[in-house]
Amino acid sequence: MGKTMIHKTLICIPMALMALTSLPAAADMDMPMGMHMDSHAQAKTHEGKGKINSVDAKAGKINLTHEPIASLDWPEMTMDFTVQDKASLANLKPGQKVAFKLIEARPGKYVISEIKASGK
Ligand SMILES: [Cu+2]
Repeated sequence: MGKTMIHKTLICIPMALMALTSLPAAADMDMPMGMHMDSHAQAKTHEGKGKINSVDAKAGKINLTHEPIASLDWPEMTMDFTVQDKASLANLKPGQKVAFKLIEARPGKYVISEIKASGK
């Protein structure tokens, strides 16, 4: 009986040491996970197509009738958008078809991050 108990104790010590030495390694593995979370913090981009109804280049606003945007679960709509870069509206005119990208500037507020004429 006594012999068996000693034997078990001896086996348990190396295992306990291994468990302790593996702790710093586990801490190191948190770093890639932190970076992964950072990449998720970036705004998701949604792509859409539409037709211009009106442009207010000075205000950086454009009114579009856009096709359904599946990634946002939006139906076809006519709506005003704010454009991040006013200069991108310089050559756009009512009646033109456009392709654009939307980002969520703040919760529920989508702005156009990129817009360009698409075809004729
Ligand atoms: Cu809309």
